[in-house]
Amino acid sequence: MPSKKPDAPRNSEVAGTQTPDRANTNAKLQSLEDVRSDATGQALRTNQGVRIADNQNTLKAGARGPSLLEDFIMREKITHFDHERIPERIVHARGTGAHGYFQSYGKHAELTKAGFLQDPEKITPVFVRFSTVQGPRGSGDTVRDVRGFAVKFYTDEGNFDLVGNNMPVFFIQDAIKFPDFVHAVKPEPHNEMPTGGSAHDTFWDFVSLVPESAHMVMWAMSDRAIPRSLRMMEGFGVHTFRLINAEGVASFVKFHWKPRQGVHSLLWDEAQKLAGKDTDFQRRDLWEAIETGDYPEWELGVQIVPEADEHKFDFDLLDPTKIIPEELVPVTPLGKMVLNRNPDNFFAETEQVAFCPGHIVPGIDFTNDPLLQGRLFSYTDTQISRLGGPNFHQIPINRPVAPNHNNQRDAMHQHVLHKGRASYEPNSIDGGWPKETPAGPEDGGFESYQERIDAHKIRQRSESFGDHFSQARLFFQSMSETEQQHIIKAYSFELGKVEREHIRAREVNEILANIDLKLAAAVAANLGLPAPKAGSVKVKGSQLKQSPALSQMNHLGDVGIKGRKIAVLVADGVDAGSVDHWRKALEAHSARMLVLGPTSAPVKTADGKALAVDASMEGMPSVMFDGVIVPGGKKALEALAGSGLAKHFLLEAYKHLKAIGFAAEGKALVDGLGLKADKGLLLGDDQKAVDAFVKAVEGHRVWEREAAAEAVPA
Ligand code: HDD
Repeated sequence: MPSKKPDAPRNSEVAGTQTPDRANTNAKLQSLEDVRSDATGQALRTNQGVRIADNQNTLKAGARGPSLLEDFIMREKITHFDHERIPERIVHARGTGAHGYFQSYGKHAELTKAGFLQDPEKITPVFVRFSTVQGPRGSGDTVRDVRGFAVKFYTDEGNFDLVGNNMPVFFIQDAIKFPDFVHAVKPEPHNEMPTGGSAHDTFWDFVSLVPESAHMVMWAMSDRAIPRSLRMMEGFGVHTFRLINAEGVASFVKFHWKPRQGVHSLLWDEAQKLAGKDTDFQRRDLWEAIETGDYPEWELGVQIVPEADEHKFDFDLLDPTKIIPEELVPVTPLGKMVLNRNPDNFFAETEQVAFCPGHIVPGIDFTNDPLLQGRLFSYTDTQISRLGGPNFHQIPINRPVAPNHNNQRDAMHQHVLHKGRASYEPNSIDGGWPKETPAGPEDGGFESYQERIDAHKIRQRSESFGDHFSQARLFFQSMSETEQQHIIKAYSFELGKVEREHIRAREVNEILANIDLKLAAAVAANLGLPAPKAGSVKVKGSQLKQSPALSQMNHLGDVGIKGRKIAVLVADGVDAGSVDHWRKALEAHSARMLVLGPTSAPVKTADGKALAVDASMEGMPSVMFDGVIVPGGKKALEALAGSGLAKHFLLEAYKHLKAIGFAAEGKALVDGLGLKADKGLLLGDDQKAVDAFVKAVEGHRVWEREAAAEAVPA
């Protein structure tokens, strides 16, 4: 877990400081400030600056007559409106963003010369966009899907984009297959269904025919694909990259983001319900956390492989369908990222941000991973139609804090007034400027890593990319029993939606049977397919039997229940002292407590006072919370026992294995619901009960309850 490192100032503090190290952060904040439009106290005007007297009525020939073409005010307004939408991203269309900063833990000069990784005093501004892959811009947040985890570092040597996912591998090995994969996973072309998910024929048709996808599909069927919160996801650069030091020595690295909030997921039933109850569940969660000062933090780390060890593993480092197990190469922490500011405008920032894995800075370089190589082309290319031309780097959110003078000119939406007559190099008219910077440690011009290549030009996949099942098996066998059951259920659910039986059978017999026979047999049984035979592929197996780092159960984080959402159910007659007691207890752990009533109206406490509620139990159902408290007050407890809404809330929270704390007098309510006390269902509000409740929320779910919860309808 994250080591203790000096605390960095928040962006707001940064803005006020004057030290040279912070100049770039200030510059980034200032560059956004310069384009911010605040209309407070301003007259309504046209785009040409003319003040508008009437914004209610079109210019007409008579009060009941036709509208006049001459009405430039109406025409300008409607024309602009008609063009407000831009094409959504081909993939990762649904997303949400946040600003923050990155701070290095120290000088990592032996590893890289990248400036932002040299100095713990340096604050590098970042913008992060999280996303789902399959669905359109308006799709639900909680679908089963990979999550994008893209970070733009505005370093003083240029922008560095780490465009990763919350899973460390990918579906395909070569970029030329990306359009095929995306066409297969996207909604089907004839009826544009389903929105947001992979439970349909074309996806399973493709992946069951493409065994290299086996490992990534395993991740997609695991709980990683339904994160509890964007704050609670790991991030991965996926490909092997290179870091290069000032002496030109390169190391292979895999990038990792480790969330201090732990790695936690929704249950599938919750994810499905949330898709209806709150389509924006995850963007709201991130937004509210930042607004309330619960700034999420990740530690950036790398797995480092010296060049000499390139061929030491039983897989190819260039193959993006493989991880380096953390037990073989541990993650070395480099620094931390804190997200501490919400965007001012979704479109201007989150929608217009343009990431590209090809945006790197001196000290970082690519490898020959054929998926990465294709990505280097695709991202800039796609912005040309999405953002309307090659000047998208001039959009404020994309502008580097480093200067970017060159001889690229004109094109759509040019915002820069280039001075001078020479837009070519070399020139003698403008003094030869702008000039190249020599490569090397003193000067710092970018120089590509000088890799020796001696090869035939050929369309061929390396044989070292041929083992598709060993790591898929390692993943399944590293899961806890609970996680394995979730994976079995996910395959069964998704394949159950596949109409064509030959596709289901192929996935079971030709993919799953090669990964793990227990998995294949369980899925086959759920689908009513004959029991599969052992797979036909000779799988060599992994260097390791298990990799504990792959199980989420081993990533509980180190911030306790900070930022977790706890519902407190109240009704008329509630004991105000009991509510206060829990408020203090939860505040002490920096959890977020929300009081829920039968309606949104205040309730009357036992001593006759009004107690404001934050929402009704219907408005904020149990699926939105991490734990529930039922405070004391005889009348209130009776009212809850007689309320279908409250009973459903509690049974559902129980079924979803959440911590529930009842005041001691709530015993009758617990009995009436037919529930039994366990590690997370607690009676009493003494310190022991408070501690047990906090511990249960910290553990995220009361897994021991799973069997008992099966029987509860909700
Ligand atoms: Fe990609 C967007 C991550 C393979 C082509 N990709 C996109 C985003 C993320 C990723 C996080 C959203 C960025 C944002 O928030 O704006 N993509 C990945 C990862 C991959 C990957 C981790 C494999 C390791 N992608 C990949 C390939 C190609 C693309 C192989 C094409 C050859 N990806 C794109 C794109 C997108 C994109 C079409 C759509 C919108 C955009 O780029 O800006 O160019």
